[in-house]
Amino acid sequence: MKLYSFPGAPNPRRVLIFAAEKDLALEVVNVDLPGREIKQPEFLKKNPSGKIPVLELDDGRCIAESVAISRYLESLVPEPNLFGMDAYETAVIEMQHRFIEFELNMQIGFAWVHGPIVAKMGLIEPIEEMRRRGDAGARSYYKRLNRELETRDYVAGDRFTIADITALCMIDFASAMVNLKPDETLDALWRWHARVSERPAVANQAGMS
Ligand SMILES: N[C@@H](CCC(=O)N[C@@H](CS)C(=O)NCC(=O)O)C(=O)O
Repeated sequence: MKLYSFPGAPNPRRVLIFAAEKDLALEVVNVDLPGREIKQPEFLKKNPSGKIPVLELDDGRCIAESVAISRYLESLVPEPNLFGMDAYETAVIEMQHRFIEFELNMQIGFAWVHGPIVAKMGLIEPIEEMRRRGDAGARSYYKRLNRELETRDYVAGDRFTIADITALCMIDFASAMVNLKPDETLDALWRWHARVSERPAVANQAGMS
């Protein structure tokens, strides 16, 4: 199976970590992201959203969206389980994962899209108020996550799951590229960050720096 990716990009990194946790080898195909290869008709046939990651199966069928791809991989290789073992745990992981996707990723996305790096690409007219709101929203979520991680070791409970992968990839991206590194005083968040980062599957799939 091929994974269309770009070195260090946060969403492909989510899938690469997920696959590595399952010891599943994917053939990585790096796209020309700056050259906008993913907006060309040939790539849009693989993912009409024009984004990476995309998983291409050996028969040419494609799956986009990191969670959809991860669910596919979990079905192929159920262990170690990363989406939940029973009805309650599965629901809690889904709940925490959705909090992160809607309340953290989206805020980081606003701060990124309306920030200086994307502005230099000249693709959209940045709106400073959107950048500021994204920044404030992400920082507020960091504080909430820190409070929650004072009571448990992982984002969705007492073990590593897909929710940790998503949170880590987005926080690393925000720290490196969006000037949104969590405050040093958020001790529980940083302890969790160290705990998760030292996992071989995570350490071997570096983010952007
Ligand atoms: N919801 C998607 C987000 C994918 C996404 O935004 N990917 C980024 C790279 S990390 C991308 O392709 N950006 C290029 C663009 O949006 O034009 C997922 O989870 O896979």
